[in-house]
Amino acid sequence: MMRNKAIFFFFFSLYITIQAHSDIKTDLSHNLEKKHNIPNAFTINILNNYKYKDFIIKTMDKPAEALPWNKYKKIFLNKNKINDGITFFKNNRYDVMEVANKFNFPPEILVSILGVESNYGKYNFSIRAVDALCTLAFHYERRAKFFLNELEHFIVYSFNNKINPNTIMSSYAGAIGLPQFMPSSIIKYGYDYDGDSVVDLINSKKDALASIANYLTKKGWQNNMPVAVSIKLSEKNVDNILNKTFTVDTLKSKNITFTTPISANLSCKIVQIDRDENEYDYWATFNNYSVLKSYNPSNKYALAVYLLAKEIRKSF
Ligand SMILES: [Ca+2]
Repeated sequence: MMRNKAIFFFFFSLYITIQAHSDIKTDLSHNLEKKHNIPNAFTINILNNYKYKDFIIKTMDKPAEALPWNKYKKIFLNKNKINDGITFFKNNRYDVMEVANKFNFPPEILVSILGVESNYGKYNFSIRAVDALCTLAFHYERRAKFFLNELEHFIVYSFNNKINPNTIMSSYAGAIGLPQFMPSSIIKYGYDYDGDSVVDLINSKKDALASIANYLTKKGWQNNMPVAVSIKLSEKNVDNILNKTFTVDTLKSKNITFTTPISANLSCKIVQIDRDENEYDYWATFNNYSVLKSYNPSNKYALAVYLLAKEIRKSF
């Protein structure tokens, strides 16, 4: 009897889930038809033919950013990554500089972001974006709303650019192309730089570079301004200054040492990076560091992009 009950509840909850998904799918296809003139059949065809990928759910809960800095930096700041960035810049110097000049944006940050996001375009993304986005929108409850919104933008992007949605590959989290943009960012910040009327972040390096510059410029990048400076402080100071904003001058008056010279009146926020278990580094971070965090909210991500860019810049 207990077993029958359990079986009943299993199938009942399965029925409820399928019913809920079916309602979401109907709403989504109706919305897309009403707001963007996308035929119902186009959307339904995507929603009924995706493949659920269990490993995506498991990978979502184990991000690289959870690693301590000593391990994290080995992925993004190793010799190969630096040398490949230098080679990428040499081979694409004209395009990188053209985009950097147009947006008044540092070329080394463009190259560095491509390095961290897609190993300069060499990563082979082997998951269909439809599978990643539908798996997360329908089976990852914690962030279902976020991914349903991204799925909606993905459908709009593929329909408007006449790209077969089943041919677009992505990361396990649905990020697309060399700069790993989520679909909503492609629509909002994607830039067709090579002029073929399609924002193509998978095949066009020019579109990819310009889209990164456009994104970070719109998020408030200030050219020729600092990103982050390593600082030294006594441990008893930490709690009073961590994650708060001060001018450089004020911090100096608190006996905090900046390892490189920096303008006295600039505002900065002190960030703690876990180098290893119970070992920390401290950085004074400026406006441009927060702008990098709009690309990925991890402190380690922003720091890795900045330090990789600095290494690549040495070869210019
Ligand atoms: Ca294009």
